Amino acid sequence: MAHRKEHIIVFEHRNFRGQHRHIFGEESNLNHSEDNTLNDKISSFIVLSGDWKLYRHANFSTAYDRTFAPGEYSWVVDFGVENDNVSSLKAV
Ligand SMILES: [Ca+2]
Ligand SMILES: [Ca+2]
Repeated sequence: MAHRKEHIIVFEHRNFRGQHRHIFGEESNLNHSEDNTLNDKISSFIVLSGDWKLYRHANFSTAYDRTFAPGEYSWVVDFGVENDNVSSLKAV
């Protein structure tokens, strides 16, 4: 498998609590039948590498305005993202 440098960790609750997932490059559907644990649940995230866009719906539909550079985002609402609403995301 080729190394993919873009890396984000998304969390169920604010302040990096609750369940989490590592995502590399992109996730087109957090509501996938194999793992829907964090669909419409993300409340905080950490961008480890890459610049990321977050979307309200699956398949990169209806983006949030902001692009997120590496850093810690402890409460999505502080960064213009609705709580418990992200359904897809990708590095841009
Ligand atoms: Ca949540
Ligand atoms: Ca959603």
